[in-house]
Amino acid sequence: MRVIRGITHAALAAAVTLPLGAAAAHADDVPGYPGMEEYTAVLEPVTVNRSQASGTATIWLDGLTARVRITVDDVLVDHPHAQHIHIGGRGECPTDYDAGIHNGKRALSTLDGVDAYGGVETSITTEGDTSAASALAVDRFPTAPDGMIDYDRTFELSQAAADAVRAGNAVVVIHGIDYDGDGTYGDVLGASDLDPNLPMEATNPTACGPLR
Ligand SMILES: [Cu+2]
Repeated sequence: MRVIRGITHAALAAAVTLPLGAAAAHADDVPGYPGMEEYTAVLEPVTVNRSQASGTATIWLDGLTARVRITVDDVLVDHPHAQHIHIGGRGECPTDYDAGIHNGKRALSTLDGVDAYGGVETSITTEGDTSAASALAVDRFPTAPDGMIDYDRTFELSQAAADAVRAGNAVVVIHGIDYDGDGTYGDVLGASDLDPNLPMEATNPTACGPLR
């Protein structure tokens, strides 16, 4: 009986520890792991903003825990790129027809696209807070050395964000453009419609993709 109990205990311990260990190992070295739902957004350039940025965003979701992996090519080098999950719109990316006239030039501001993708629900920051309150936390977004974003972080989504992702109503938007090609965020389009202290180039969408 003691032997049987011993075996039972060992088996029980293995049953408890092995899945956790396996999950932790997977989380470190491969994207996602069994039991996580996977959603992907193909990020396409917002061409009316003279962007050629493109890439992929993948979210592995388990309850509210999200591993968010984003790769983007061809964004303005060495400048912060705000990136968000937008919800509450049509769950789509805007088209060039949604663009407005800003400082006399045709471009798509963040607000021009709101009907399509909705408002910011999640700020995909490099550290700290990920709520809408960090939407323009420019010191906590990727800065694209070599013009590329390579982002990988696991954090908790809000219930609203998780619900929207699962409902097909969440859109990943990467911001920050170089409309006039001068290598920096300048005043060519005037001030941002999100924050008058920022140039509009710093906040206009550069790439966008609905999570599916
Ligand atoms: Cu955004």
